[in-house]
This record gives sequence, structure tokens and C-alpha cells, in this order.
Amino acid sequence: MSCHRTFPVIASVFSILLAAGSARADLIVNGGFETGDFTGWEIWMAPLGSMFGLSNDANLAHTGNYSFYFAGLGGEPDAIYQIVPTVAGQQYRLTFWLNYDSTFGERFRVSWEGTTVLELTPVEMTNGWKEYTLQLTATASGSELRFAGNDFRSYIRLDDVSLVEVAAVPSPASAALGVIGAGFVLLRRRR
Ligand SMILES: [Ca+2]
Repeated sequence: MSCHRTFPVIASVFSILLAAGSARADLIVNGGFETGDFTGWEIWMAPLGSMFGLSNDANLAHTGNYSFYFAGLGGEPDAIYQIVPTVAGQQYRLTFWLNYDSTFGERFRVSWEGTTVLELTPVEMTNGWKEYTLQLTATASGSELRFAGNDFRSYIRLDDVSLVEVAAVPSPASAALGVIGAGFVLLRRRR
């Protein structure tokens, strides 16, 4: 009888160890816009002066063929966002690439769970593509990541958005404790 009960415990220990050793998956859907559409992204259009879209031109992309651009005329910025399947308390690393070559009337903002975590007003001229990195903590399970921007005269280009868990590498000691703990559960259930 105890065999039936012990198997799930052993299986769960193995799955935890496997998860700890596996590569961190990217939580952003279509972060490079290579579907050629807004798959994975929700859109918030500015009520006045909205202008944004996808460029299908490898010369305008950081990688691949597509990149996103903000080019709204002013007022409120357009925004794209997605709800990322985060885990409350877990830390994440957000990376994305911007390409910007103008200096007039633009703004760009990154929000996480409704809070501005990066405001670039003005946006610096990047002389090509520049990578930005932010360390973020989820306070909920399911976090909204939002990019908002507009540019009166030019284009703020965005590509290769990525969000991965910050590797919480388990020490050998803690992994050993997990195995000992599982052994303790097995012993208790055999009584
Ligand atoms: Ca791309």
C-alpha cells in the first residue's frame, strides 16, 4: 500500500531537481515580433494622434525581419502590454532593445504591475540598437508588462523583449536537504 503513496513524492522530488537544472524559459510571447502581427500582445491606442506598428524590414529590426515602433503624435502615448505568467515573490530579468535617432517630443515608458520602472523622456539617441536591462520582482502571480511611447518626429523602435526568471541556483546543501526531507516523508508513511 505504501508503494502507491511514495511514488508521487519521489516523482515530485525529481521534477523539482529537473526544474532547478533546466534552462530558464522566456516568458514573453512573440518578444521579437517575428509572427508579423501582435500575437501575444494587447494594445492600448492613444485617443488622439495614435501611431504605432510593425516594420517588416530586416534593416530596421534588431534580429529577424520585424520590429515594433512607436510614432504617435503626442498627448497620451500608445501602449502594448502582456500579462506574464509570473510567480509572486520571484525575481525576473527584463531585457529589450531600442533604436532611436531623433531628439524631439518623444517619450518612452516601461511599466511593471502598473508601476513605472523606466521613464526615458527624452529617449537617448542610441546610434543603432541598444540593450536595456531591468531587474523586476513579481508581487502577484501574473504581472502586466507594458511599454508606452510616442514620438512626434521619428520612430522609437523596439525589438527582442525577453523576461526570464533570475536563476536561483540551489546550493548542493539545499538540494541534499530536499532529498533528506523526502526520505523523512517516506519513513513516516511506512509506519
Ligand atoms: Ca525582431
